Amino acid sequence: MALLPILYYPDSRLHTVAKPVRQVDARIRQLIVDMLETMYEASGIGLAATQVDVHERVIVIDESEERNKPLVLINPELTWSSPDLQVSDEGCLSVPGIYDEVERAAAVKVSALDAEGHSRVIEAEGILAVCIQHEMDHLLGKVFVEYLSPLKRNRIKTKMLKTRRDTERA
Ligand code: K1U
Ligand code: ZN
Repeated sequence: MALLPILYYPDSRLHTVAKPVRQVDARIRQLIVDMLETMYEASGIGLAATQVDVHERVIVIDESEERNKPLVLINPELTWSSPDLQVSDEGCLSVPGIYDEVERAAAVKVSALDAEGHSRVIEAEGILAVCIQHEMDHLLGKVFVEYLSPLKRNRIKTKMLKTRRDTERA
């Protein structure tokens, strides 16, 4: 097992579009183990491979209170999203300390492969639907701050760059 370094906004690599996984093999299974460890250690409820600089369509999620119900989505495809929307507070391990409201579909259906390479259909609502949409955006190179106003986004970018400079100097 290994903790993977997480890319921080505004790192341009976060805007890379991920490629489909060709084969769920030992390399992908190891990536999943490492991503789950990284997500749990960072106290996140989700993580996309893009955030650890791997540009393949892999997502891990665990929104259970006990932190013992991992969900693995490989090559996820959105097959349905509800016309009704919900606004919720989002955070991102690539934009630490920043939380803001984003409007998304209230419910989604997604088809994906699981960690064994078996096809699965996931029907989600509430925080799971939010998290799935947030992580699928990462695979398309989109970070949640792109839903915010240019003013807010620029303030966040400036704050993140200052934090990076201060960390490098320390
Ligand atoms: O993709 C990520 O960076 C993980 C992200 C997932 C996420 C959380 C909340 C809404 C949408 C997507 C996080 O885990 S952020 C940290 C976190 O645990 C959290 C933040 C706000 C609400 C609930 C959880
Ligand atoms: Zn995120």
